[in-house]
Amino acid sequence: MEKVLVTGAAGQLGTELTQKLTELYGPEAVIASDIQPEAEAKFPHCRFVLLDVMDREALRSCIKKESVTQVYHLAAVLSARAETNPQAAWHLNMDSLLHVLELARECKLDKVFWPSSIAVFGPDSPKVQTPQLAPKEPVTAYGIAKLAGEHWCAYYHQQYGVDVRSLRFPGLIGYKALPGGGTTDYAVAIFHQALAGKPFCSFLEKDTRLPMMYMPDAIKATCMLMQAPKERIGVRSSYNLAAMSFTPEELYRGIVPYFPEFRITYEPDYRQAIAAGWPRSIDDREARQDWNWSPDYEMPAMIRNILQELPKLQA
Ligand code: AKB
Repeated sequence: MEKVLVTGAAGQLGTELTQKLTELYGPEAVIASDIQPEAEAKFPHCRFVLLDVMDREALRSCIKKESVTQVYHLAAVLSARAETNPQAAWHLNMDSLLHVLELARECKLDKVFWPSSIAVFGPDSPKVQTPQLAPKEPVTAYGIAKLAGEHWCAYYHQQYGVDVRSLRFPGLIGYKALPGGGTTDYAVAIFHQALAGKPFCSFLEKDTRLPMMYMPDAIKATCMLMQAPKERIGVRSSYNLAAMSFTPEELYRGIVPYFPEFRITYEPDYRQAIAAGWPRSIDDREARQDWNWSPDYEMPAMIRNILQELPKLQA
């Protein structure tokens, strides 16, 4: 029987992924974990444990006690927050991954999922349709940790046979949970402002094009990757993954027909420099070839869906 542990489950990706995993494996087979006690309220549909991923002994005892077979290791500090304390971000993002990989080896876990990011690319990578094997010289603390993490995943697979699988996520846009500390967070916040009847101030320039993905596609990609037969996984660092690319101005232009009074202003801050170093679009042919990846959502369908569903949650 599968037993799934999700770390950082209360985050933007974890909130929705944990729900999907509960649908797939059943409420008794999924354990959501987070460092915040308040997070428990988010998981009436599955079990919850308080867990600090930096505490390797606590992680080991949870995996052993619960006979965990799969870990989805989502706990992380995102790009913008990482720049405010690079050493702390490196420790959390790196040490926690190494704990999980080492425990996967020791406890013979079936599978591990770990999200990487487009942040592994840097100013010297090609900007358009950035390929899987493009040069990578990340200049952010977050990107450096993600790139090192990818190498560790490939190493643990090659040296110890750990079945760790990973995706380089673009900016993720969901309406069920707020992101925190990312460079692409503006693309979530803008919907909340529009629905609240308030103007929106973008911290990125109007023409900053970034790769993005609607959350249902991110969940679909994660499940497809994790369910693919081992022999189909040709990339053991992390797969490029793409759905859409847009600028803040294009997203605003997509939303404003629903709210003709809605206004946007631009006050770029330090996050602009982070975004400027990232690709504008991604070539994800390996994911398409190896496990038949294709996204369901382009920007207009995503906007329509969020503006239909978010008010129901807020009611
Ligand atoms: C961030 O902005 O830090 C993340 C990412 C692209 O990895 N959304």
